[in-house]
Amino acid sequence: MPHQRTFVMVKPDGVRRRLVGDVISRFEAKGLSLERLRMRIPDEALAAHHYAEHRQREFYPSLLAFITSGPVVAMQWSGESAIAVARTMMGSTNPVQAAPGTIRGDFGLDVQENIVHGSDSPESAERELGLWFGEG
Ligand code: D4T
Repeated sequence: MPHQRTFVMVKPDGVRRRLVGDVISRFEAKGLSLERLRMRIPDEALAAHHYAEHRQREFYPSLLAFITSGPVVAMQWSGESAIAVARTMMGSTNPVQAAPGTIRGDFGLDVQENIVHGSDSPESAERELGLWFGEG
């Protein structure tokens, strides 16, 4: 199993709801390592790059408005199979379907305001880390 790094973000709803500490605690308790952290309000250009793959989807304008609506917490986490581990701990994209014990399963009901984002592949992780932290 590979040692990996991944990009994780607490979205504006997670920050507003004061869930940053809980998200970080869960990943630390699991055994992943926090390597970088940056709080910022994403501008339109950053959000558009981040969600470029969704630009043709009907929910894209609303998604962009949401993700730029307030501060997010961008993080780099590393560890054994960190990409899959982080996504498993987040739960299904739609919190209605997310299992109890996952972040989305425990804290959400809305597919857009689903608290966290995590990279879905090594390629996405490198792209997103570069985008949010300005290097590879
Ligand atoms: P992220 O990228 O936020 O970790 O989400 P996922 O990887 O789990 O899911 P995704 O790429 O399919 O969706 C990206 C982002 O769009 C929001 N969304 C999604 C939305 O607002 N409405 C929708 O109908 C869907 C499917 C939620 C996550």
